[in-house]
Amino acid sequence: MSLVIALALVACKKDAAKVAPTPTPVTAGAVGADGVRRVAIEANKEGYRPDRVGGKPGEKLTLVFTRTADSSCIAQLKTPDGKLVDLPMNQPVEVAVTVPATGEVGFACGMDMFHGAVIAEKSS
Ligand SMILES: [Cu+2]
Repeated sequence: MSLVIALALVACKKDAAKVAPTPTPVTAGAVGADGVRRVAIEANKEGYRPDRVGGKPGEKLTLVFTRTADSSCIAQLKTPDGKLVDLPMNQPVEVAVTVPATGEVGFACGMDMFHGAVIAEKSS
């Protein structure tokens, strides 16, 4: 039990150390034939890579999640609109999301341990 707590503390410290990483640029990924930008996100034992996706306010995006680690933690994804979806191993799962006008919308693992966000970037 104490080992579990110790591991949890280590995980928390690691998270606290990476202070709000810079979101991916609003040009990350590739725009498909439908005009929707697709951004690939890997879900592994360390969480989501990238875990902060920048977009233009109101922009529609398709997040393409691929789980690459055999971990029950990330086997489910809580999407920005609150749905729980399964992430089978090595099988891309598309999640549609609209970038908010301001601020960010989050996604998380099914246990709410790992988090990521889609972030509205001011156009420059
Ligand atoms: Cu989890």
